[in-house]
Amino acid sequence: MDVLIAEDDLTTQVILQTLVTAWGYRPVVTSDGREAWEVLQQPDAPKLLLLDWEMPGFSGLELCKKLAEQADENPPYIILLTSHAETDRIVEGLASGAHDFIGKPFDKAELQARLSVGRRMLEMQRKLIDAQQQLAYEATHDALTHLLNRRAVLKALQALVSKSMSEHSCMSVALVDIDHFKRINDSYGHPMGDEVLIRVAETMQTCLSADDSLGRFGGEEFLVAIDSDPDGAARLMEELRTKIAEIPFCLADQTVNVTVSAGIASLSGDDSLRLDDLLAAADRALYQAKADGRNQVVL
Ligand code: GH3
Ligand code: MG
Ligand code: MG
Ligand code: MG
Ligand code: MG
Repeated sequence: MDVLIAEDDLTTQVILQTLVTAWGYRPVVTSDGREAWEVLQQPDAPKLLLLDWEMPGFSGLELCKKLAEQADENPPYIILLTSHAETDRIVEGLASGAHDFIGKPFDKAELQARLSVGRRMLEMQRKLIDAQQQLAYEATHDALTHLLNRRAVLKALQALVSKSMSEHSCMSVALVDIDHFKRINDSYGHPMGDEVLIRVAETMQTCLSADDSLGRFGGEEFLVAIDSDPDGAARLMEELRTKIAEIPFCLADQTVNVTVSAGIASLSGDDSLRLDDLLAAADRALYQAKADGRNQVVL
C-alpha cells in the first residue's frame, strides 16, 4: 500500500521513509503541503496519509480541511504528525478531518500500529464500496444478458422522454421480440435458448449509439430508447433486424436461425404523451409486426 509522507523536516522525512519501507509500504514523499495536495489530485493517489502539521504550502490541518471538502466517496485515511500534542490541538485536527494523530518525537512501534489501523480501515472501506457497486450493478442489470433490466431501461426511457420534452426534440422507443422463441427452446433446449438471448443482446448492443439505451424488458423481449425521430429509429431497427436475421447463430455445433420483430413509437417533443401511452403504441406496432408475418419492423 502507498503511504504519502508530507514532512518538511528532512531528517524526520528520511526516518519516516526508511521505516514505512521496512514495514512493507511504498512511500510517496513530499516536503510541502501544496505538493502533497497535487499528488492527492492524481487518479491513483495514496490513500494512507502521514501529514506533518507544520509545513510550507498548506499545513497538515489545511490539507485535512481541503480533503474533507472534496467529499470523496473513497476518502484517504489521515494521520497527523504534530509536535504540539496538546488536547485542544488534537481535537482541532480530528474535527478538521484527520482520523488519527501521533506526537513528535514519535514511538516507532506506535506509528507502525497506527499505520496498520489505517490500512485496515482503508481495506474495509474498499470492500464496502465494492459491495455497494456490485449491489448497484445487480439492481440495474439483467443477470443473463448483462443488459439494463426492466426497471433501469424504463428509467432511461423516462429520462429520454423528459429530455425530448424540454428540448422539443424527437425520441423513439422500440419493443423488440424474438420470433418463435418458444420453438428455439423446444427444439434446442432451454440452455441454448439462453445462449440465443445473450447473442441477440450482444448483436443489438453493437448497433446502438451511446445516446440510445437497451434493456431486457422481459423474457425474450427487449426495449430500446432511441434518441432520434421515427425515420432514424426505423433505420436503426431495420439495421438491427437485418443483422440478427443474417448472422447464423452457431451454438454448440448447431446453426440456429433467429429473427426478431420490432414495434416503434415516437414522440415529437411537443406531444404530451405519457410513458404508458408511448409503450402501448410500441406494443401495438410490435403486435402488428407479428401479425404481418414476423421478421419485420413496424412504425
Ligand atoms: P412470438 O413470435 O409470437 O413472439 O412467439 P414466441 O414463441 O417467441 O413467444 P411466446 O410468448 O409464446 O414464448 C416466449 C418464450 O420465451 C416462452 C418462455 O419460456 C421463453 N423464455 C422467456 N424467458 C426465457 C429465458 O430467460 N430463457 C429461455 N431459454 N427462454 C425464455
Ligand atoms: Mg514541519
Ligand atoms: Mg408472444
Ligand atoms: Mg417472441
Ligand atoms: Mg414475447
